[in-house]
Amino acid sequence: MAETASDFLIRRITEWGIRRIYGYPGDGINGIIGAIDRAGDAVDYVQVRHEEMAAFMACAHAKFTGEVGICLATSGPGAIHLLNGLYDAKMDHASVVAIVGQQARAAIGGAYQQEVDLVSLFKDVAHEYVHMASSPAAIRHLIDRAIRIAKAERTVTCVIIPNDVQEMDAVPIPPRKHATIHSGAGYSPPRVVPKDIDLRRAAEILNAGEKIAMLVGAGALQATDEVIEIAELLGAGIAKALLGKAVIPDNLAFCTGPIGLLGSKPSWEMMNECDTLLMVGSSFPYSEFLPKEGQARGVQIDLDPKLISIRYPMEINLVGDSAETLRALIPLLERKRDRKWRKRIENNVAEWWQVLEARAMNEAKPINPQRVFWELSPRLPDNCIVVADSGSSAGWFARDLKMRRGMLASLSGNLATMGPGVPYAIAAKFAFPDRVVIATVGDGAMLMNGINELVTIAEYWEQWSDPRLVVMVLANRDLNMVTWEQRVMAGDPKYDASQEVPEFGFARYAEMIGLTGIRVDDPEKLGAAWDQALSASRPVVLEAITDPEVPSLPPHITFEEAKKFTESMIKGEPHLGHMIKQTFKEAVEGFLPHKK
Ligand SMILES: Cc1ncc(C[n+]2csc(CCOP(=O)(O)OP(=O)(O)O)c2C)c(N)n1
Ligand SMILES: [Mg+2]
Repeated sequence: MAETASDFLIRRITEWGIRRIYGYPGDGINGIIGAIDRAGDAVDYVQVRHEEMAAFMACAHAKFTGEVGICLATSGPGAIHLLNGLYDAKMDHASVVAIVGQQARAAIGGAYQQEVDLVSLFKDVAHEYVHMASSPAAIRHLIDRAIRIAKAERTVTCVIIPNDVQEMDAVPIPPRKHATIHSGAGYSPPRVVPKDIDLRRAAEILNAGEKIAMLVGAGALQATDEVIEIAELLGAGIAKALLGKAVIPDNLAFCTGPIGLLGSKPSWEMMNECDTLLMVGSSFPYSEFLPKEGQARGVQIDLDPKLISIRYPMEINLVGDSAETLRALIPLLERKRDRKWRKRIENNVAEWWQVLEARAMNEAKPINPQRVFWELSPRLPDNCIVVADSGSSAGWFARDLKMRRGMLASLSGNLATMGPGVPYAIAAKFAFPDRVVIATVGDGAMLMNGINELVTIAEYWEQWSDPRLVVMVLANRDLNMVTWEQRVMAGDPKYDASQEVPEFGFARYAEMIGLTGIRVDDPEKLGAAWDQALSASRPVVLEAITDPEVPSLPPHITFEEAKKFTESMIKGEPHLGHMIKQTFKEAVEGFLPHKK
């Protein structure tokens, strides 16, 4: 049989070094699915339960490996399902190519079955590159450009292929004549370093500062050594945006941890008191958690000129690769002799860890969710990969989990969508089958899609050289993060009809589909439960019955928020007594001097 356009498409993808496709079939892509089958071992096809999950997995693949992730969906409904996962990738700058089918060329525009205007549909999420193949000769340059642009721009691109084109004979080499395109494969990122004069001006600012705060994000993940070295030289503290959780280990004495509503008190204090801000690879959105305008002189390093000086008016913007730029800065910096500022940060950090421990050990009904993370920290296996879903788990992940060097971590940072927890974990396992993967997910997110994707785990886990994947479910019977937002920010009491989540036996369900299920409702048994889960011989669902009345308090509670909070209590809160007690305990832990 002659090579079809689809066979050529798959061959070209593999020539780019791509080995895995996450997808779901439909008659809009039968030609492509057939080609994947014929390609044999050259490419791995992973069947998911929903196209959005394929997009999440492609996104996580890109985030964890730095390679391009590929997802595949059929025309119409399948293509539409991809969208949320693609936005997650776009907003977190993950390189993803979506390949989608379309009705046959002759039918397009005919109000045909499953016909959706896909170029328009993807025009926002894949605006850097979305095109439809009008002939087999277009496949080569469309896929070459889609992959190269996704890689180079760290974004989402999309190739739409009508089903009749998929089945036509391939045109690997277009004829040499007018109006043909002759593309090549391959991309190697350039070395991007700022000009010397800008480096010197940045160094002047950093040398002049006496109280320097650093904020690092996902763009600094490849610059761990440089970030630490600069902080040492400058006597600075380092705060981490959510996506930058793995940039530096949490046990560094001058790592102030997370920032923002899910942040820490030492980060809040450092930002409020610093005289100089050095931001590396982060577009952390909330300016109210950065220094007040005019308070600090700012230096920002980012590879993407579109992302500089948008959260704080920086004095110097260094457009460049974070590791390269920091390395170029190091020889220009003077070591700060006065270490008082650093000492203060270290004291704040040490005290904060004691606050967190005390909060985690507070009694709750039945389990305090912070304790679940507190018990996990010392048990995290070397080189493990941790993912969090959106919800209260993201906050405890950011605050309580002590990541060490060599580990990876991610979540939906900018879109902050519910649902990526389990699919990210699956993609992490496919990319690194020998590493332990841990997902922390709320019961709401599990019921949104997680339980479906557990079936995918049940289907594939035996392929992984190390079968350990733990999905920890915070079973609090609540859409907790939003319940707290409604209380603290809107001043509304909990509206049960909207916020309560139905009961579901997550551990029993896991057992039913052939995984291991562990249910724990006693805080004293948490440690043993984690030990069992992390040494199991198959993937585990660890269902922790946790208390929804444990507040995820912002690092500072503003007067305004406190007022709204009190209003919500006065308006009538169904679980008032217990909730006030928990909140009170938390707040008190923030003030007590903790002596070991
Ligand atoms: C797709 C989507 N829908 C709604 C939201 C708003 N939202 C953010 S967190 C959250 C609650 C999550 O509940 P759950 O998964 O049970 O986690 P919990 O906060 O209870 O630990 C909601 C509804 C969102 N971020 N994404
Ligand atoms: Mg919940």
